[in-house]
Amino acid sequence: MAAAAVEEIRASSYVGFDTITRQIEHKLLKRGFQFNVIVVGQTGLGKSTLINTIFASHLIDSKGRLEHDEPIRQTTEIQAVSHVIVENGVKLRLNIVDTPGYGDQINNEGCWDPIVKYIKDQHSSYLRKELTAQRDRYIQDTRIHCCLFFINPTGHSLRPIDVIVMKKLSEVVNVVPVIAKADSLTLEERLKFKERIRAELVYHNIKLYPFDNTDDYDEEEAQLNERIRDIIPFAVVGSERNVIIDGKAVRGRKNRWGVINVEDESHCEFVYLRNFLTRTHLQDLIETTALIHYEAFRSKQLLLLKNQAAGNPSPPPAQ
Ligand SMILES: Nc1nc2c(ncn2[C@@H]2O[C@H](COP(=O)(O)OP(=O)(O)O)[C@@H](O)[C@H]2O)c(=O)[nH]1
Ligand SMILES: [Mg+2]
Repeated sequence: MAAAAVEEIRASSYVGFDTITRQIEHKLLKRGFQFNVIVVGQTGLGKSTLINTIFASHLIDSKGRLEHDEPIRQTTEIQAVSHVIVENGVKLRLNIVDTPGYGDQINNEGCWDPIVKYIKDQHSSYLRKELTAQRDRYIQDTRIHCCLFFINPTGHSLRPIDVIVMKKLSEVVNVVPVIAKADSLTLEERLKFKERIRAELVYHNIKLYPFDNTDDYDEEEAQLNERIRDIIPFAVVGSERNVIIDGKAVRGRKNRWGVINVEDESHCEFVYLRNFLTRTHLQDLIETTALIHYEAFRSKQLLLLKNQAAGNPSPPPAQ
């Protein structure tokens, strides 16, 4: 057959579905992405500071704390603050949910309840919207995709209350533990502390993100997750100020041992955490929330509704 004829057939049999990736990309770019993070931990562990350090330059036009000399607001209730970040034409809607320091009281019984309730409420409102007959094509997503859990840098072990709260949270959300204010520990102390924490997590059977459900990950992703598991808990330092190192202004802190460059990987694991959250695991955190945490909530609720409809009211779900 003449080459021209072959071309003709090719041209006419070309359906064009290979443009689907471009179609999807176009649609996603137009809509933008929604990422919701909650921060949990004692008051004063540097939660607000770290969030502002991660997204620093991007929060300028938003309602976050911008100037480091602005008085530090102590959070007394669960508050969500929204930011819109645009990078190379990609729009990320970021919701940061700040929680009042938990475990600050003498009696900490049930101090995790409001946080767990907040997370479940978001699932519940998503489900309600999903079940509405004329549901929107696109449902505003307020489900929490990641919970940054701040650990006190004692260098010893987790507090019993941390163990309880991490366990409760890990049942409803992707929990990512961080050792706060890591500059107060030496490198050796940090390593020992990390190992200790990992051992405690295993001992208490607390399963944290990334989960090892090998079916869902290809080899490359599985290896990346393995590396992440070796780093977690991220030992981080946050700062809203610049310090001068070698004549250059960098995000950092001065302490009695010297100057810490927050972005220097030999000083702390801030960069690892930022890459993990924004570059390597953003999409997977969102997906895991939908496929694992939300799905578990959804099927439980639907079963409940079904039983109610069949006239066998079951007891309300345990909180
Ligand atoms: N040494 C040290 N201090 C920090 C760090 N991050 C925050 N701080 C300081 O700790 C105090 C409490 O920080 P803040 O972010 O308000 O804590 P939050 O109550 O957990 O939100 C502030 O004075 C911060 O400057 C850190 O990584 N290292
Ligand atoms: Mg705060």
